[in-house]
Amino acid sequence: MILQQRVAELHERGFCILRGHIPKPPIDACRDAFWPVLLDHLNRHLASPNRGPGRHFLPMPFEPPCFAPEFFFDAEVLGIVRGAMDDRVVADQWGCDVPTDGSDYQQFHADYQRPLFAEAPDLPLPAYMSTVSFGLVPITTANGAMDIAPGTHRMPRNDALRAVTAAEAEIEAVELELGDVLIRHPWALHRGTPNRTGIPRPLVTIRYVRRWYADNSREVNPIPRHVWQSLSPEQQSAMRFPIGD
Ligand SMILES: O=C(O)CCC(=O)C(=O)O
Repeated sequence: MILQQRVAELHERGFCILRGHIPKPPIDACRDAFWPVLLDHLNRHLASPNRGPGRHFLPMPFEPPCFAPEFFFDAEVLGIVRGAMDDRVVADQWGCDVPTDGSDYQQFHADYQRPLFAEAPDLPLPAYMSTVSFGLVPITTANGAMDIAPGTHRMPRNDALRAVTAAEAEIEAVELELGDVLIRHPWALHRGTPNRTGIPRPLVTIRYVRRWYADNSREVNPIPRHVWQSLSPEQQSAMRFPIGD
């Protein structure tokens, strides 16, 4: 019942939040292992942010504890993602968005590069991708809570953009405690907001897509072979990433 309510919320509003869902130890372990990787990336790309001023995207490593099976195969999260799409979905992206010093408000946008059918960009379609995000630190309005315009995934794109620009659409700043999970329909218009704390704000995201859908919209890391071999056949069948050495 709860699951169906979450799926309905995702359909209706374009996102839902599971509060206190992921246990803190794997998140703490992920953050501690990832932090040096993140700082190294930020140092090397200080002058070349790839998501606008002061804002970076980088693919997440699959080496544990940056990767943990509970991030990808949580029964409730997968139940919602599968309920919104189908039972054969695969994870195909694992990345991290990081606003830092100098970041600003992004333009409202949807997370896709091209409509599925170029000749019918506003064709109302069932979801064929969903994103699952959680913070490696608490996400607050001070360090850059994502703004989301609920319901805009169900509107023609230009109408949705006009409504947010004219301040006619509701905007929700999504603050996340450690362990909260944001499940999002990538069509719902959203934007990153400034991080004014001086400390990088990593929000990690797994993208799930219907098995037949593919694009290369974001860089991904390969899964090391030993990590791949540690997964069950069922888990492997829900992952679509390159396998490394
Ligand atoms: O990091 C965020 O809060 C949102 C980032 C985002 O939507 C983007 O870079 O496309």
